[in-house]
Amino acid sequence: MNTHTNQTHTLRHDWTEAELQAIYDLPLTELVFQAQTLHRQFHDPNKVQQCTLLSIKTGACPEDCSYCPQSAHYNTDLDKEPLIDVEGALEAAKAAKDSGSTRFCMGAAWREVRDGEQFDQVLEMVRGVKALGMEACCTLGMVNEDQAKRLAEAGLDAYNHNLDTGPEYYEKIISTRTYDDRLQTIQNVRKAGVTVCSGGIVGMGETVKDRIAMLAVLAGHDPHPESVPINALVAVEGTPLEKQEPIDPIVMVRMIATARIAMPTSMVRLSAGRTAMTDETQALCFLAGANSIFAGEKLLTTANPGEDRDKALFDKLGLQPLEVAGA
Ligand code: SAM
Ligand code: DTB
Ligand code: SF4
Repeated sequence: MNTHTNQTHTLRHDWTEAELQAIYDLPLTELVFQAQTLHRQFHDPNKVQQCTLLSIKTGACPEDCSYCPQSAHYNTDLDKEPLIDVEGALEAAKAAKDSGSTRFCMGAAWREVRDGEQFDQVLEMVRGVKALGMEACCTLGMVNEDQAKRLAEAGLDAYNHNLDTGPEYYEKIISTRTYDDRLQTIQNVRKAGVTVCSGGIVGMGETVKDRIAMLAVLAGHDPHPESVPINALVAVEGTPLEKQEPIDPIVMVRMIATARIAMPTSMVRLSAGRTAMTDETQALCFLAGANSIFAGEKLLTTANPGEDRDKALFDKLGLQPLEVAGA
């Protein structure tokens, strides 16, 4: 499904910010219609992939990302945990598979991967997740070319590394690394033949221009990131962004639709922030081209709707979980 097979549409990698802004600003009905029309050329409109996240190393992160409860720079009410064992991770993966997830994403609160025993353990987790027949994704901070290659050899399908926001606003959110650091890791991952998962967060006080700038950078990649998560900020007490007002749900819809139009073959993932969203908002996000959610009670450290509410949502909307090859 997620391939470049459609002949009626040529993928573009030269979207300008002005073009994307014009799309983002369309009347909502027109925007959603265009996004849904493209969505149907490349994806089954009634299928939504369920992915499960697991925090394999929690908190005490040296980075100062203003949104993140896991940063050591802020005082949040978080139980820190060193790297969990391989067995524990694989138990969680098995449980995720049994409840309908086809992708398992392991996240570590690291600035970067360091070679050694802990990385070897993560590689073992990747092999284990693959042995279960699931897609395996990791998000471990920065990786170099060699580390990306070793992840690829272990069978990793995707590496998540978000751009989070536009290049200009980035330094207002994070001071311990640069946008270029982020782009470099994405390039290392791509070179190793692992697919790229990269997106961002809305609701951090950014302007529409910052959001569009981020989409322009993402859509400027050739190939596009195969996976584009759009997160609504989960404002966590103790972080510098704790007082941010919740984002207008229509902003999420516009972001998802614009991402869908700019990167029509990619998986657009309605990621963090669903707990605070109504069923109607989520329905609009699916109409706008989102075709994946995170399943389960927890994201990495914060709450997620959980199986019962999502089952009720899927039933009400007539959506089905997406199966993937090998799963
Ligand atoms: N440490 C690694 C890194 O930053 O690349 C991987 C884990 S990090 C928690 C993964 C992503 O989660 C971040 O890039 C950010 O986009 C997202 N995220 C973290 N905290 C969030 C929050 N409070 N609300 C929404 N998204 C958040
Ligand atoms: C992504 O874009 N969102 C996920 C996943 N990729 C790794 C993480 C969301 C984390 C939300 C805050 C938390 O639960 O700690
Ligand atoms: Fe660390 Fe990642 Fe959180 Fe930033 S987003 S503080 S790098 S865990």
